[in-house]
Formats: sequence, structure tokens, C-alpha cells
Amino acid sequence: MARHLITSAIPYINGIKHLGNLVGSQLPADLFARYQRGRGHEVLFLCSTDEHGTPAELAAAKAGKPVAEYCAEMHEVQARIAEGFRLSFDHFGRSSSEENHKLTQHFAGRLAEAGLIAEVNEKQMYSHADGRYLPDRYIEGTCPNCGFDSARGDQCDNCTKQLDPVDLINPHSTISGSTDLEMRETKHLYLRQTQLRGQLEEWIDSKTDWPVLTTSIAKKWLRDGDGLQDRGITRDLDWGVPVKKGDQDWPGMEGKVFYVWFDAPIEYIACSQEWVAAGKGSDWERWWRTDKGAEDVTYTQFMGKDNVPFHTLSFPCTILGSGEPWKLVDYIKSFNYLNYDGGQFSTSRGRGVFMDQALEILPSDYWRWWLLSHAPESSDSEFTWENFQQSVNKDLADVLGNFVSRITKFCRSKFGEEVPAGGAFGAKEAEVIAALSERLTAYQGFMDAIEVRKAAGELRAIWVIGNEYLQDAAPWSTFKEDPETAAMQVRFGLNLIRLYAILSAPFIPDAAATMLAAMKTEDSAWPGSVETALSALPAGHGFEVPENLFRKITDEEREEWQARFAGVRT
Ligand code: B3M
Ligand code: ZN
Repeated sequence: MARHLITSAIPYINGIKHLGNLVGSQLPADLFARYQRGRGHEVLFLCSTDEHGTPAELAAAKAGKPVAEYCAEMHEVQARIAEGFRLSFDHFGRSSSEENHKLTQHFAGRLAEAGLIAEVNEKQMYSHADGRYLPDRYIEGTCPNCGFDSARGDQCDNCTKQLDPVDLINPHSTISGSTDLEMRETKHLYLRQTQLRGQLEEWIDSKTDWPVLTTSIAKKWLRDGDGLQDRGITRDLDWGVPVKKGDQDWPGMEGKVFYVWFDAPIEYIACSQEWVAAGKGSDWERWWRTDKGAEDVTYTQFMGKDNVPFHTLSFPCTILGSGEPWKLVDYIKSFNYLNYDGGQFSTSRGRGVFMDQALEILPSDYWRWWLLSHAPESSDSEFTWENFQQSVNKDLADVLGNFVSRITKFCRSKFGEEVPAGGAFGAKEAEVIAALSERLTAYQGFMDAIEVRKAAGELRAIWVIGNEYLQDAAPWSTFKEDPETAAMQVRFGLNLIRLYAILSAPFIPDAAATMLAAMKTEDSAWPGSVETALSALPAGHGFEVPENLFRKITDEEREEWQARFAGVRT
């Protein structure tokens, strides 16, 4: 039994995420976690809310609430929605937890002892209109790297370059819009990432199996000149992890907090401590400390491409620089962007479908299937209502749903609600078993490699094989001449339903559960071989006809939704 540690990038606390955010990290991470559990492996799947930094402060101010209260509420909101999408986190933590405060301060202390932190007196943007220093996101301006005119103080959304606010050309305050900014002297801590260049380079070079998207971004920032710079890890904010060296005060740093991107990845580890504190687990170190049992753990991270530099450079610097035996990531699965109906999803303009709205319209399986089968892996992909309607109606309703309904209803009407006895699998069934075996091997291969779209394609093909068999065998015709053969065909079909439930569960867990329940079995063990799996339900085993698994999306609905989500969220 292998052990899989799986983390999804932790979503910012400021508001409900859209489907593009979902498909870029949490959802594929859940797919992988469910698959590995299904294969019988031990999994620890973690996610949290990312609660510090200016996005949280800005959103709380907009909501007119104290930031701690705002974060506590929004954490609950995000947790409920995650449940709605059946995201099977072992724990959904909070980066503002006590555990993360302590661990972040611990790492800073270790890095300081290792001589990897510099105290720098620097000038920082002070806004007269706002009466405060303006860190990262409170400042926007033109990117010095690509010329994009709305680059934020911490990163350019256009070219993904990590920035410092002072790098921006023509900066202005995002609070007041004021350009009346002054550089004032203030002290900050810098992580001396450049000291770790050699170690980082060696580590990244050893990752020959990573997706091109991940390594190309990592190598770009590591090698192309100025990507790997010493990096400011403190900010002048009230909300965040107070700057301390372990549990000691840090002279000269009073009133400052760590930069959100310093503490956010540390939350991956802290989340496992929260998991233990919540009574759900007993030993977090065997997942994270290579001196305490984590040497045989496979650690996989999921994230959108804009998060890659922080996970291939910054966070590994924290880990490596600590000099302690922490588990480093083994595989980083990153995603391109999902666009929405001819443009981009926009949180500020309410363009596109947000996670809460999606669940108001249709159950989570419909979204999970479309999103995963169209995951933006090799390039950006686009959500359109036409495509969504087509996928749901065809793959889910016509192929899978129809198969399940036809077999179970036919059996009930001719043989009753028990797997019928009689006949033996013949040449046609052997052909189906051979075809399914080949597809199953491919499916597992793509799931192991986290090739999400290709895996979805194999699963669809597996469903189609069943439908074609049914069409071809046509037990409703066979029955008239040869009821015994018809019984065998139906028995074959009912066993296929159970097999489909098991194989489909990572993608569409609710429908899979309905199928298993209808087959009145709790045996959901991953098939060793297709052949044995297809005799799991013996003659005489009871079943029931399930509710329709999927309904079709009508043209009227499609048009209504298209208009409703075109912009300006209400
Ligand atoms: N919260 C950015 C994002 O949600 C950031 C990820 C942190 S992962 C440690 O895309
Ligand atoms: Zn740029």
C-alpha cells in the first residue's frame, strides 16, 4: 500500500471561487485523492483557506466587518461549498490557525539561524491620502517585465512575474486611487533565496517527470536572469502572522507580519497539525518528516499556473533553508486557465459561474464531469453553455444514465429485481471483457499520471462499450427466442453497472454511490481484472431500479443560464 500526501492550492478567503479556480486545483486534487483511495492506498488530502494579506483585509473592509470575523464566516461558507462539490478533504484548515502561526514563526527562526534572512532598511510606498504604507496588492501599476498596465504589487497576472511594489511603473493606491505616494524608510526581512540557487537548481533538474507547464515556469524564473531574487517576506499590515523568531520577539520588527505567500504554503503542513487537533488523525509527522516515516510518502501538489513560482522556488527555499528533514513535493500538477464563454471569468465583474451558483442550478456531478473532462491541461480551455449541455446530455444522460436505466428496467420487467440465473458468458462477452481490459489499463495509466482529460476520455469509452454491447446483444429481442441467453446478457449488464460505479467514482461520486446502492452492494473494491469484476454480482443477488441518474439540459435552460451569468453578479 502506497501513501499519498495530496494538497490543493489554498483558495483566498476573499469571496466565493469560480469554476475556473475550482478546476485549477481543488477538483483535480480531489479526483486524484479519490482515485488513490479507490485503489486501496493511504491518502492524506489537505486544503485550507488562505486568510492573510491584503485580499482578506480589502474584502473584510468592503463587507464592513472585522477581518477575523469575516475570515471565520467565509471559511464556513467555503467549507459548505466544498462539501457541495464533494471535495473529500481529510481536513479543510485555516492559514490563520494557531498551528500555522507557530510553524511560520518556527521556519523564520530556523532560516535566521541558518543566515538566510537579511534585515533590510528599505524605502516603501507610503500613501498620504490613505495614511498608511501600501503593501503589495494595495498598489497597481505597469509591469516592468511585460508592460501590462494592471500588474499588482506582488505579481503580474499577465506574465506571472513575481514583483515587489517598488518595481511597478506609474504606481497608484488601489484604496484611494491616489498617486500621491512617497517612499519612506522602514525595515523588512528578506529571504536570501539566491543563496539556495544551486540546491534549487539541482532539485528541479532531478524532476524529469514533471509536466512541461510546471518545469518551464520553474526554469524560466530560476535561470532567466532575475527570477530568483532575495525576497521580502514581511509586510506592514495588522492582519497576519506576527514576525517572530521561533517564540522570540524580533527586535525592530514590532507590528509587522509575515507576507501572505510566506505563511500560505507552510499551512500545508500546519493543516495536518489542525487535522490532528481536530481529532481526525493521530500522527502528522509521518506525512511530513522524512526522519519520522515520511520517506515513503509520495507528495503531489495541485495548482493553477500562476502559483507555480511560489511552489517551485519560494516554498522549497523555506523548506531547504530550514535544514530540517521536511518532505519536499514529489510532483507538481499545474493547470492553465479556464475561460468563460468568449472571455475570462471575472470575480470583480461577476462574469461566469461561481461555485455556489453552480450548485443552485445542477448537482455537483454534472459540473465535475464537464470540468474534469475539459481540464485546461495542455492549453487554456473554455466553458461554453453549448458544450456543457452537449457533454451532460450525451456522456452522462445518453450514454451512462441510459445504460443503467435500460438494463435495470428491462431486468425488473422480465426477471424481477434479482440478478437472473442461466446461460454462460460467450464470445460477445469475451470481446467486451477484452476491450474493457485494455481501456481499464489505459484509464489507470492516465489516472496514475494525472492526465485528467485523457483519463476522462477512457472512462467515457468504457461507458460507451457497455452501451454498444447492450445495443448489439439486445436482450429484449433475444428474450423472445432464448430467455436463458437474455438472462445472461442482463446479468452481464448488471455487473457492468457495478464496475462502472467503481471506476467512475473519482469523477462523479454521487452517481457512483447511487449505482452501487441500486446494485445493493458495498463491495466497491477496485477491480483486479475486468473478468472477475463482472461476476461479482451472482445470480439471485437483489437490486433495484435507481432514480434517473442524470437529466438532460434543455435549450431553454441553456439560454436562460447564458444570459444570467454574462456579468454583474447580484
Ligand atoms: N491563495 C492563490 C490562489 O488562490 C493562493 C494560493 C496559495 S497556495 C499556498 O490562487
Ligand atoms: Zn508582466
